[in-house]
Amino acid sequence: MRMTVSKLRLPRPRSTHLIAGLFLLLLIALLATGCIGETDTPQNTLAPEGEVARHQRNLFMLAMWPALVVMILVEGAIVVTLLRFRRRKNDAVPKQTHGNTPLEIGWTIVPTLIIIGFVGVPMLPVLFDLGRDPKADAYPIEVTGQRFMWSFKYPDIKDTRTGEPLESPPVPPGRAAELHIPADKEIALTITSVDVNHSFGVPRLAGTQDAIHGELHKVWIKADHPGSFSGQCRELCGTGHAGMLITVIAQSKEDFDAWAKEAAAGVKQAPENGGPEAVTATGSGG
Ligand SMILES: [Cu+2]
Repeated sequence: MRMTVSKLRLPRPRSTHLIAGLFLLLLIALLATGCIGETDTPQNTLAPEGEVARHQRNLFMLAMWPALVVMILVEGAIVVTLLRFRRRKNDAVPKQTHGNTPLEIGWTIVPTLIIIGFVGVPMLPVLFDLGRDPKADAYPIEVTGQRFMWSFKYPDIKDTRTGEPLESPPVPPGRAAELHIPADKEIALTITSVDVNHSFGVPRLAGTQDAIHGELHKVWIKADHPGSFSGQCRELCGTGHAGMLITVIAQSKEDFDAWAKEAAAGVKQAPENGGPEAVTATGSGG
């Protein structure tokens, strides 16, 4: 065994390997530039404007920063070791050691404590809050995914023409379905699908929420302030998937009530997100 090790010759890196390595590094650097700068893109997960999205961003950061520190320490140690203890000409095979019990126990216990203390403990209450049912006084809205559009039903708004809960009108593919919500108020979404799996995703307000046929998925969202937040289906559901767009329009209480009153009466309103044929929640009877 000793003979084999001492005669081992490591292959020298060829220049093609070096060039390929440099090219990869350049490519990674180039791709990474896509992650910086534009923080005001409409579907930026890292720029939350709602409580759920902010919780999720914080959880991500909580897990990412310790992981980054560990990565730098471990990778740094590897690089230093590689350079400092690399095989030089005429080097004899160094003393071979196998295992070190205290060290191994140490590097099992310490990371476990770090994970529990710095990541697990702060995360748990947030995860429970994200996973809880919507509060009893949250504003209810039913969300239905269907190839290839979203529709919304407002149980608390009666369509004056039909006496039924107000429903958003169907939208043509590629046009965003508008979901009106009161801002700064918890919204109880009940999400489902009438056909294949879809996923309701409005990144600035919350992460993705599955829409599954036969299931009622209850989640809560809350917008910090009035504004328009864009999203789309995030579960590949067929050829029209890319056109399943959503615009959440968060309004002050007064504006929301005014919208609800007009929509319930079938008053056609100017669209918030363009398109000559856009009509906001005129109900099925109009
Ligand atoms: Cu889809």
